[in-house]
Amino acid sequence: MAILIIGAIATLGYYQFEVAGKQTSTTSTSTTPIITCPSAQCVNVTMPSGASSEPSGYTAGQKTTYGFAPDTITVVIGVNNTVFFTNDDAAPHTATSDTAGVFDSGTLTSGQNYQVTLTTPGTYTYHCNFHPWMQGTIIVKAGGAGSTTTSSSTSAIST
Ligand SMILES: [Cu+2]
Repeated sequence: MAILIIGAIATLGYYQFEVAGKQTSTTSTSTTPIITCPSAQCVNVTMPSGASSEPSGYTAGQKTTYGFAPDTITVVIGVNNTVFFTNDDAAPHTATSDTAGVFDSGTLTSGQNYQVTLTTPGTYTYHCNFHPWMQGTIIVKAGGAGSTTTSSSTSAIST
């Protein structure tokens, strides 16, 4: 009996990992599930396990550095300006720009991912629609020669 239950759980886990992947993008409509960042031109951000739990002391409206890892990233256009979000938590989450319409992952269930390519320099703050204590920041810097397309540059990120 115990073996049957374990087998069922493993099967469910396999389904979720292999089949239920979600990919959306501002520049692509590929439906191929991608579990990890697909190229060197992206930066991984995760919703870590436990992010759905409200941190002690949190008050509504408070600015936090909680819920996305890393909390703040800096990317360079043409180098690594695709941000790849993965929900590593058990609960559903979103990555939603504070400024409406810039980007919104929609609901990501456990194991699902979402990528967005940001092509305008600036500071983008975002949050989870379900858990307001989950907040993050993406700083987008201009690439060399003002490039807004992908390139073969091997420059390191300057911080
Ligand atoms: Cu959330």
